[in-house]
Amino acid sequence: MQAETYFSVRMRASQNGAHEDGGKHISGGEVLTTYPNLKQAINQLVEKALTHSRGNPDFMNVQFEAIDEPIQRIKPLKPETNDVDSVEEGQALAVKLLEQAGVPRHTLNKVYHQMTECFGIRGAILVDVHSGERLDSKKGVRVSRMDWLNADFERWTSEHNLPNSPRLKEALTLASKVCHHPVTIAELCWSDDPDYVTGYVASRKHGYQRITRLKEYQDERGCRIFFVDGKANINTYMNYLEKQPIFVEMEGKQ
Ligand code: WAQ
Ligand code: MG
Repeated sequence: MQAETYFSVRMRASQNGAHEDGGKHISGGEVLTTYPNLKQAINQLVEKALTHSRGNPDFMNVQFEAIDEPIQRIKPLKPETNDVDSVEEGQALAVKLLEQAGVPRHTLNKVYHQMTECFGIRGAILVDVHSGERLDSKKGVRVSRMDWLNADFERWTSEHNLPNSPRLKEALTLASKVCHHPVTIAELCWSDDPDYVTGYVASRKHGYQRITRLKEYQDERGCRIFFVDGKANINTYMNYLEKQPIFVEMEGKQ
């Protein structure tokens, strides 16, 4: 039997012009879908951008393409929620978890000193754990070609007592894909949406560690950093992040 063709759909929206012309990033999204579901998938991405808490976009790019490569199936990271009372407590926990995952303290000091590099871009920045140097181009790297089928995700959320929210699905799908690659040591993330303050530290070692407060409400400065082993081949790694099609599913490979 021939496998069904899947399509990768990507969306990015900005305000005051396109991203490449200095516009403010509003929203982005990436899904995998079949031809009969393409229209619905595109509509959902458009809806997401048109009703965004970061503002109304005046530029949007929606793109889809058929995927030729086989889709890899991987398991979601194990989730845990850490309740904290303040941003300070949340950030201190994030640093502790990153250190435990293998990011040296000197690298964390350097990164936190230059945190502004994370703000306002539509992708993630890549940091070498050994040197603390940034390895990507200035616009960051956007992870793509990944998804999690709704029915499987819903089953997973009810098993773990977590909200069945598209945001959680997107974050876990991305973190599971990123951490599946051995070059990733850990990921640090919080949203750039002013109304969402929960973030996470993810790693193969400790799974998906949610932290309920990593920034103040109304703050539009988000963060996404992949801490990587800079001794590895970074081009191959970037190619995996951008091009390897992946479905997260409960029965996937560890
Ligand atoms: N690839 C690389 N970077 C991305 C991607 C992607 N596909 N999607 C988002 N980013 C970067 C980009 O710089 C955004 O500005 C930043 O991450 C934040 O994205 O309750 O909502 O979609 O467990 O605003 C995490 C906690 C929520 C969820 C994260 O991020 C939970 C979130 P947002
Ligand atoms: Mg956002």
